[in-house]
Amino acid sequence: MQLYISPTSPYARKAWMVVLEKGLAEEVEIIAVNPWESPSELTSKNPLSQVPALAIGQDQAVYDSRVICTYLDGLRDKPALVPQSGMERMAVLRMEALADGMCDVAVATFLARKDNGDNPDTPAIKRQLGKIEAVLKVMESEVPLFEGALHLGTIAYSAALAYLDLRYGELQWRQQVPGLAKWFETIAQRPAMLTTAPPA
Ligand SMILES: N[C@@H](CCC(=O)N[C@@H](CS)C(=O)NCC(=O)O)C(=O)O
Repeated sequence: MQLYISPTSPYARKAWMVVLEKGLAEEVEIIAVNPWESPSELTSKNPLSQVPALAIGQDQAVYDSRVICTYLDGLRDKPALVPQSGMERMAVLRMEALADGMCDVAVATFLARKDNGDNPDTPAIKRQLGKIEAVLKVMESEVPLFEGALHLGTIAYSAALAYLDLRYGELQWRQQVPGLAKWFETIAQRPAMLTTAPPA
């Protein structure tokens, strides 16, 4: 299998972390591409030219990150990153949806701010930044529920928070949510987080 990533994509980082946490590093080759240039090696796998995309065998490909992560989790029983069924499964997938939703806002807002030149923070952009802060508060309130756990929900939270570090340093998110920051300090030391860090 080949996993197409870009080093700065939080969605790709989540999928790559799943590869590593599942012990699939030997079976999945990581290929870095620039999705914004629509390279044919990516568009032939995903017509949306988005990373991550996972090529399986000669002529099968899977996207987006949620589908890829669920697929990878199913390849091996242990460690189980997504519970099999019921409320536990829903809770983990809901965490992934929240983290991905924050990334959707953060990625789109990062691009919009770049386009806005000297006046980056229009009312519409301020509204989007408010969503990031709202998500952080929800994540903070959930720390007692997920502390110490490793599953797709906590992996997705880690990738999303690391993206804030990459693109939104000025937000100083740790000051707003100290409990979440403390949790992140520990998970950020996992080999899967260290290996997938974007180049400085
Ligand atoms: N919902 C998708 C989002 C993927 C996505 O937006 N990836 C961005 C990089 S962060 C991308 O490849 N953008 C290129 C483009 O949209 O042309 C997923 O979870 O995989």
